[in-house]
Formats: sequence, structure tokens, C-alpha cells
Amino acid sequence: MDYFSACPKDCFDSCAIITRVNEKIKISGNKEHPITSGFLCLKSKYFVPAHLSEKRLKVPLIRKGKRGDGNFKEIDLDQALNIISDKINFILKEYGPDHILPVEYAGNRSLISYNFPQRFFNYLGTLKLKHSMCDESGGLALNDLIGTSTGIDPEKIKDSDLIVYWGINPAWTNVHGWAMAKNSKAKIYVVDPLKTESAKGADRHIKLKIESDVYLVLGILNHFSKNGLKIKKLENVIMDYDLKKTSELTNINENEIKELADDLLQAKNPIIHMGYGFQRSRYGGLFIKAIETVLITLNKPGNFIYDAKHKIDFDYLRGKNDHRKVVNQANLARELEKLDIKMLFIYNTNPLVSLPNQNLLRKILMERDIFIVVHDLFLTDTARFADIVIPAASFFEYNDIVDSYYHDYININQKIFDPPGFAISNHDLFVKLAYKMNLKDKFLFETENEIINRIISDLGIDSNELYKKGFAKIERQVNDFKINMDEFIQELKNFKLEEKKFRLLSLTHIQGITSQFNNLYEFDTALRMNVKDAESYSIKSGDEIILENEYGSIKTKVILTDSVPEGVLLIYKGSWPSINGWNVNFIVSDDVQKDYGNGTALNSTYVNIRIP
Ligand SMILES: Nc1nc2c(c(=O)[nH]1)N[C@H]1C(S)=C(S)[C@@H](COP(=O)(O)OP(=O)(O)OC[C@H]3O[C@@H](n4cnc5c(=O)[nH]c(N)nc54)[C@H](O)[C@@H]3O)O[C@H]1N2
Ligand SMILES: Nc1nc2c(c(=O)[nH]1)N[C@H]1C(S)=C(S)[C@@H](COP(=O)(O)OP(=O)(O)OC[C@H]3O[C@@H](n4cnc5c(=O)[nH]c(N)nc54)[C@H](O)[C@@H]3O)O[C@H]1N2
Ligand code: SF4
Ligand SMILES: [Mo]
Repeated sequence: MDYFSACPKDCFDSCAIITRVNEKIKISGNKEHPITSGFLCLKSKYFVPAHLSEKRLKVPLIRKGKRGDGNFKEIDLDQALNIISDKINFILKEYGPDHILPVEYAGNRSLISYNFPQRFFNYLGTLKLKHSMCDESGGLALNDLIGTSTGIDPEKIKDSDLIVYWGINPAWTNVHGWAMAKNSKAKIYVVDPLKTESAKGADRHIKLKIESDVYLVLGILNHFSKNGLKIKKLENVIMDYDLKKTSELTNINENEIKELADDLLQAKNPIIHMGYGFQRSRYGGLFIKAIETVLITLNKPGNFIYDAKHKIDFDYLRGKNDHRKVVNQANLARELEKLDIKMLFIYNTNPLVSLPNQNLLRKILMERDIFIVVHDLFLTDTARFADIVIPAASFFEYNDIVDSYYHDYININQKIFDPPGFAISNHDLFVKLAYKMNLKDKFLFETENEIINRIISDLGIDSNELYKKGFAKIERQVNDFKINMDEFIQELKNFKLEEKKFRLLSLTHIQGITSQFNNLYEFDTALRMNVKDAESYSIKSGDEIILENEYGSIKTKVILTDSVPEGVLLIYKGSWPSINGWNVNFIVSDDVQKDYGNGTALNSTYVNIRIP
């Protein structure tokens, strides 16, 4: 029998999946889906093994030993929910809702699984986590500059003549977008200081000096200006950046800069996909603004890809409560230090892997009297720190609907199996809790199907078509660009390229989906280092070295490469400290981009090398 599944992972592609269930479960990409196009990514090979894995949690756990040591006792779901609801009631009565913080993110970004739990927290009026670890700063930057972060429909890639992947590694992180680009007639540029798989597969790799993107943009605009394209407010700023100076500042040959600028000038349908990875640095928001000024100058301000917004009623999905106080995610440890939190309710995220400044985060959780609830499919590092762990359902075990922050299709996810043991979906967990706590609002008890029907009707989707194909096209938000360059020009003046050594990047791995499944196979934890840097320390491939900074230190194996430039080090994000003893976030900076919503600046991490 075939079912419609929808990949709920935090990924551009939001694939439509056909799940065939015979004696075995087999998944494949929905052939009809214009983006998924009948194939799935490498990560997807873990979806069924993860669902069936012996390592999956099936019974709630209560902590027996010291926090963090993974010593638990099994209890049944009813007992676990009694303990949690009693604890919530106690905290609400003794301290108030400002002492409970739900810590959640996009581990499951299906519309119900991601949003419905917020109805519960909005109702109680607890604190609220501000999602600032991923794309926050770039999104704010675009909104500041042009009034929106919603760009062009990526299906337009198919008819484009020039695609620039700027600070993104789509061959690994957006495989369906990359396939569309490769199958199109477009000339493909990758602008990246690293020789990534995307850079290798592009027509042109602009291998610029790290963080010199702003200068490259000013050089491109200078060239535009010489060819008669002016933007009044920037003329003075770009005056000095001729090809020679731009080349010196970016380490790119003059003719390569000229070729890119000419191609942009001549293209009929240029598209720039601005990555999330590269805006996670001290000047990330500024970089995104700078790139957008290229499109503004070309009078094609909407020809970028960053976010996509649709007419989905999130206030309905989440409920609304404007009185909740906000706690920042990107420097959560420092936020917790200042607050008197009594409960963390963690679901859809694995903060003891994915947040920077792990040493401080773990210290606070060990020292403070905080009751920690974790809802997850696996005994993650975060779950090991819990007082109560509730097992979660896999995406084959609930009904939901999944949108995309990249394309314009919404996919249906059908429940195929009941969750094993006491495992429970996000929706059902919060319905049960609301019931336990005797909450009266009907909104807290809406069923999955009621919610799906309401979304389908709001979006004007033909439900027959949706259940026949598994997906439907929905309308992208229409933009009304309001361009304001003033702040950008001011911020440009404050920009200073940091040339300190060693800059540590923690980028996205082809196999992982952030930290998910990294317990099911051996994860790549090695440090990538440039051959010349290694020579100056007499380091050989396979050696172990220590990286240290004000956040801590880690000992890691080295792989020498010419894909990483001199002065830059790379460790992929997402490995589990409980398996490997450490991960990169033990030494990653929790500095934030103050001008851009306190978004993470994690790639502005600097470390020293020590030979053990
Ligand atoms: N396989 C896989 N795919 C994923 C995910 C996953 O975990 N695994 N996660 C998903 C999520 S949550 C996200 S946010 C996205 C992230 O997707 P990407 O944005 O593609 O991810 P990153 O690898 O973090 O960073 C992209 C690139 O930015 C480059 N970069 C760093 N500094 C600079 C700079 O100064 N200038 C320029 N021009 N480039 C720079 C890096 O070298 C890197 O190649 O991927 C999504 N897709
Ligand atoms: N150093 C460094 N750190 C980074 C980044 C980086 O580039 N460098 N990137 C950042 C980025 S872009 C992102 S998006 C974040 C992501 O970081 P996280 O939000 O922590 O994402 P995941 O590691 O995928 O963890 C999601 C968790 O949710 C669980 N989960 C999955 N489905 C469900 C469900 O239905 N219910 C419940 N209750 N749980 C579920 C998974 O098992 C997993 O443990 O990491 C950030 N951290
Ligand atoms: S992780 Fe991304 S590319 Fe892979 S199946 Fe899910 S949505 Fe598709
Ligand atoms: Mo992300």
C-alpha cells in the first residue's frame, strides 16, 4: 500500500515522499512533485532505519542518578504526564509563567507538530524562545533594506540564465535546487571561500577571501556604475572600488570580478540564492544587505532566494499571546544565567548539541534547580540531562501537513503506523497535557484533521487534488518593495574585515540533518585544515591537535586539505558529545549580531592551536 509522507526536516527542499508498505517500508521521492522530482537526498536513507531503530525511545523515563549521566527509570505515560502537569501547576502558582521556558525549534517543522504546542504555551503565558540560531539576521537585514525576506519562486531557476549561489553549499544542503540549476541552461556561480562540492560543480567558483563579500559587492557596483547603472546614494561609497582595489581586498582576479559583474549586467533572469550558513557571523546581516544591493541596482530586487512566506495563518496554528517575554536562543546559556528559570520544556530541538558555548550551558543546567522535560525520539545529549523524557513519534506516525521556506508546495503527511509503546506525537502530547491540567479552551483540543482541513480551506486548496497527488501549490506572498539604503550605508562604514587566525567554521554536513541520526552512524568529527597552515605547525594528516579559546578546548583529529583556505579551520556541526566526547559547540562563540535581532554570529569563532 502507498501513502503520502512529507519530509518534516529543517531543509529547503520540503520533499514529498511516497511510502510503500509491504513486508518492508520503502520511501521514494514523489515523481509528480516539481521540486522533489522523484528523488530524495542522502539523509533520507536514515529515515526508515531511524523509525525502526532499536535505539528509539518507547517508554517515558524519570531521572534516577545525577543529571547528565543517563541513569533513568522507566515509567508509564500517565505517571509522566501527572508529574509534568503537577510541576507546571506548582511553578505557575508559586512563581508565575515567566519561570517556564519552552525550548523548541525546527527538528520537526510540519505545521501542526511545529506550531500546535505553542497554543499550550501561549495559553499559559510562559516565556518564549526567540529563534535566532539559523536565518534570523539575514531575514531582518532584508526586511530592513527592502521590506521583505520573501524572494523569487525557485521554480524560476528552470528558466534562469544566471544563478549565483552566494555563501551556500546547495550540492549538500539544497540538493533539489542544485539539481534544477544543473539541469537548466543557466551559468552557475558559487561565491564561497571554501572549495565545496557546489564550488567544484559550478561553472565559476569565486573563491574570495573569507568575509570579503562586502568588497566584492562594492567592486561589482563600481563596475555597474562605469557601465551606466547608478544608485544615487551609493555612488560615493563605491567610487574607490575599482577592479584593482577590489581584487586586492578579495583575493579574486580582476577578470573574474569583471566577468561576474558583466554576467549580472547582461542576464535576463539572474537569481541569487543567499545562504544561511554564511550570514551566521558578526557581519552576517550586513553581507545579506550588500548582496541585495546588487539586485536593487539591476532593478530586480525580488530575484533573490532567502525565505518564502505564504498565506498560512500562523496565529491560528499557534494561538497568540503578545505578553510573553522573549529569551534569545543564540546565547541561551547567558540568557539562562540572568533568569530564574524553574522549568525547561524541550522538544523538536537538541540544544546540548546545537547551541554554542556548551560548557556554560551545561554548567548552568547542572548547577541550577531547573526541572527539565525533553520530548524526543532518541536519548540525545539533551534528553540525558532531563528529569523526565517523553518518547516522540516518527513522521510515519501522525497526520500533518508541511510547508516550505523555499518553494510553493504544501505536502500532506499521512499517519501509517501507531507510535510504538508510549511514544506520542507533539500534537497528542500537548492535548493530553492540557487535558491533565484541566484547561478549558477548546482550541487546545482541536484534532489534527480539524487543523489540516482549516489550513486547506484557508489556502483555497482543492482537497481532492491534495489527497490524489500528496501536494498542492499555494500562493507566495506578493511583495511591495520598500527600499531604504540609509542604514546600510551607515553600517558599511562600521565594517572592518577581521583577519585574525584561526577562524573556525562549523558548517553543514552532507549526511546529517543538523544533529539528527548522528547517533546511527559514525559521524565525521575531524578538523579540516589547510596544508600550508599545517606545515607551519608540523602537523600531519591523522595527527591529534587541541583547539582552544575562551569558551573551552577540544582535541580533534586533523585532515589536511586544500579545500579550506589558509587561516580557516572547519569542523562539521552536529556530532553528539555523548558519543564522541565533545562537539564543535564546546568552543563556538555565542556572540550575537546586535544590529540584527541578536542572531547568531557563530562563524566568527577564533581558536588557537596547541600540539598535545
Ligand atoms: N545535508 C544537510 N542539508 C541541510 C542541513 C543539514 O544539516 N544537512 N541543514 C539545513 C539547515 S538547518 C540549514 S540552516 C541549511 C544551511 O545551508 P548552507 O547555508 O548551505 O550551510 P553551511 O554549510 O552552514 O554554509 C554555507 C556556505 O557558506 C560559506 N561561507 C562561510 N563564510 C563565508 C563568507 O565569508 N563568504 C561567503 N561567500 N561564504 C562563506 C561556507 O564555506 C559554506 O560553504 O542547510 C539545510 N540543509
Ligand atoms: N556550531 C554550529 N551550531 C549550529 C549551526 C552551525 O552552523 N554551527 N547551525 C544551527 C542551525 S542552522 C540550526 S537550524 C540548528 C538546529 O539545531 P536543532 O534545532 O537542535 O536541530 P536538530 O539537531 O535537528 O535537533 C532536532 C531534535 O528534534 C528531534 N525531533 C525530530 N522530530 C521530532 C518530533 O516530531 N517531536 C519531537 N519532540 N522531537 C523531534 C530530533 O530527534 C532531534 O533530537 O543548529 C544550529 N547549530
Ligand atoms: S532532508 Fe531535505 S532533501 Fe532530504 S528528503 Fe528531507 S526535505 Fe528532501
Ligand atoms: Mo538552520
